[in-house]
Amino acid sequence: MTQLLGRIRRLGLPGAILLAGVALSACGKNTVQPQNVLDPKAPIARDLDRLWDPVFAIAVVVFVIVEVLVVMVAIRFRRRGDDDSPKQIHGNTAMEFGWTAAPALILAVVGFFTVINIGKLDAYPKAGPDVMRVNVTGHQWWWEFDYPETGVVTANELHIPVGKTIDVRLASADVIHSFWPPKLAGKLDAVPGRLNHMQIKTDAVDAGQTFWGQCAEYCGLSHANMRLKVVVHTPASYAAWEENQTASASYALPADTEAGNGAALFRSKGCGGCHTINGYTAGKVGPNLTHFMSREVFAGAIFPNDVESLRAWLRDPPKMKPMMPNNGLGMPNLNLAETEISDLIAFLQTLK
Ligand code: HEC
Ligand SMILES: [Cu+2]
Repeated sequence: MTQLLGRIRRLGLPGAILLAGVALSACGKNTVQPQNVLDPKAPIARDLDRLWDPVFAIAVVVFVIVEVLVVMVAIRFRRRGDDDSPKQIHGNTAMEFGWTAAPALILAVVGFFTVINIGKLDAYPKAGPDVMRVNVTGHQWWWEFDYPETGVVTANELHIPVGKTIDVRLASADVIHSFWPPKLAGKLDAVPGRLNHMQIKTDAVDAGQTFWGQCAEYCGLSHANMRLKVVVHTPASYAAWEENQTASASYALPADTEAGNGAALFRSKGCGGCHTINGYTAGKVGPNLTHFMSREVFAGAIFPNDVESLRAWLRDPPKMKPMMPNNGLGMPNLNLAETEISDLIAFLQTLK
């Protein structure tokens, strides 16, 4: 009796973990899973998904066969008494041949379709009139998007037009990151000293939609806070976005206003040493703020771009998002007074 109870108790913890896993995995619905890799919304993501489905099916079959055999063997050949030991054999040519040939065959089939798929992905154009190039740079812990054809530089929000193939030229400013917008395309590492390419292509139905992505290679303290947004435009709305991004502004703001004070503080407090505002400052460490108000999110796409979040950010950035400013990573706390914060926000709000 006590033996039986002990057995049940031993099963308790693994059983509970298994149950919790099954229960929790059912929590999310497709519509509320912005990064569900099984819900592809663009041609390249669909190509990948079409490969994933049959490979997963094969894996399920292999899993079931292996588990059934393991359980069967454990029951059938369990120890029955003190002097019970299994029959000793040495080698079985037929079985050894079988368990070598079968996996080799399965892997060859999977490999065949993988190679076909790689060829398909490689066939997306990398240059030409229908291709738009974007330099994507991973920073600890935010993304920089630089459009070499227009000179636009922005952060965390990638804006693209439908119809064009986007040639993402992926680099890193520090450590290895991984660029991953799962509903649109695959995942590719951003490696220091290397330029990697990947393509993004969207369908007409994607226009007007926003897709989420995430750095997918552990890159230090705020890796989890290194998200990104891809905003897909119709050609017309993309042209409007581009026109706004390329417009230059005047920073000669009246000195006796909040915004005017903020513009002066932006320089005197050292913000301009880290942030570029075209025609005003030329910092290289943090995101380009020239058209900051055109972005809906900031700091690795984790905060909404509103006054409340900006105020909290400027009060104490490392409290909002874990960063290591003492090691030169991220934005330091500049110990600003509340009135200085108000002035700086008023200035930032002119950066449309
Ligand atoms: C030592 C360099 C440094 C200084 C000085 C600095 N920043 Fe930053 N700032 C950064 C970095 C790095 C980030 C990106 C943090 C992240 O998302 O991980 C950032 C992010 C921001 C963002 C969010 C931008 C976005 O699109 O994500 C704003 C706004 C901002 N800083 C404003 C300011 C203002 C205003 C000042 C001056 C009071 C200032 N910064 C001073 C380095 C700096
Ligand atoms: Cu990361």
